[in-house]
Amino acid sequence: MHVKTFKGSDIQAALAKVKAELGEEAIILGTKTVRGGAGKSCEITAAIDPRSAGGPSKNAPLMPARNAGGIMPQMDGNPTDWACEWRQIKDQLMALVKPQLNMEDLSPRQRVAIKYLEREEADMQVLLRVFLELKADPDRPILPVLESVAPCYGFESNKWRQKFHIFAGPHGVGKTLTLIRLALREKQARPKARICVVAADQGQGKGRLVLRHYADLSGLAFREAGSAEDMQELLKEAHKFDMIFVDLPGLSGKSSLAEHLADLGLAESLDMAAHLVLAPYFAASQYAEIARRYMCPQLQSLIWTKLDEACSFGALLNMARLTELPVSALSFGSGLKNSIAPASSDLLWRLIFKHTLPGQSAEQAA
Ligand SMILES: Nc1nc2c(ncn2[C@@H]2O[C@H](COP(=O)(O)OP(=O)(O)OP(=O)(O)O)[C@@H](O)[C@H]2O)c(=O)[nH]1
Ligand SMILES: [Mg+2]
Repeated sequence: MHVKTFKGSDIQAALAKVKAELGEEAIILGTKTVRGGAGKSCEITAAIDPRSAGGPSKNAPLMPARNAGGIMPQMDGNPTDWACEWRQIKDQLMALVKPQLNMEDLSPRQRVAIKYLEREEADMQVLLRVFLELKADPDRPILPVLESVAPCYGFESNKWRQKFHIFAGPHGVGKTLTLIRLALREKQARPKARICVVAADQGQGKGRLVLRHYADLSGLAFREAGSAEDMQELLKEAHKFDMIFVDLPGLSGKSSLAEHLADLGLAESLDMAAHLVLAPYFAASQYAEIARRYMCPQLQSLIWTKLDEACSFGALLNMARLTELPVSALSFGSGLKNSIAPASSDLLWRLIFKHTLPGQSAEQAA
């Protein structure tokens, strides 16, 4: 990013220089009134991403200077546009902050840990948070710091005591398979438990058939509830079950999980936890968009799938920081057996620092 300070007799004059040199897409990082022998003048510090410098949009407004709470984009227009712009500004500010992270302030062991996190594509906000906590105490070990960024709360019925468990997430990430494996684990651990699996995925014939198939084979009850009416029927008989696992479809269009749950008649007051199922290969902007659409009071954990197909794991930390939700399960294979584990800090850190999948020895990972 290219950053430069422009001076003018007043703010308009300084802004005109910014526009002339950096174009309409320049971002204003700060303004300052300077008093000198010649009277007052104005200084503006502005930045431009060199990738966008070639083709600035003539109609795009300049980002405004600080408001009372800090640097914020203009809030008129489409909220997604300004949310996206705000994200870009944060990224750019983070890029500015990065050179200030003086690694010499850390002990050698702490430095190595930060380098590892960088290699795993942990984002600047994760790195900054870890850096600041480590800097406060050179003897501080890394793991407790990381545990505070990405806590784990393994999916087991003695911890997750809600009756309803909703599995939500983008298309194709492994929601149905995750649900089946967790339901089967519960059944195995507590053969007497009355478990019901629910296909709330009206449009997807295949997922529904797979669910029904495993329910029949394993002594699980099976219901279909893709509409509010069907869900009402299910709620009426909920007392018959100890745990109810609901398989949601990927959300269509721009709808949100909160809207979808409300449309199905699954009120916030229900004894329910929703789990966001994710795979570690989306772009950062997609994760931000997913978080925006799926965050709601019912959402209580993150489940990571397809870890066996990933080559870096920073996304697990980035999403934990963004959503402030614990990780509840880790899935690492397309089969039914030995391919999912309740999340624990130990498993998570072996994954991130050693690329060891749950159930794998360090030698197998190498
Ligand atoms: N390699 C690997 N494949 C997985 C994992 N979890 C799921 N899959 C595969 O991903 C594919 C999609 O799984 P589903 O469970 O149908 O995914 P879904 O999110 O329910 O898909 P939709 O209902 O179509 O949105 C299947 O082929 C699964 O076998 C995993 O941890 N590792
Ligand atoms: Mg499915």
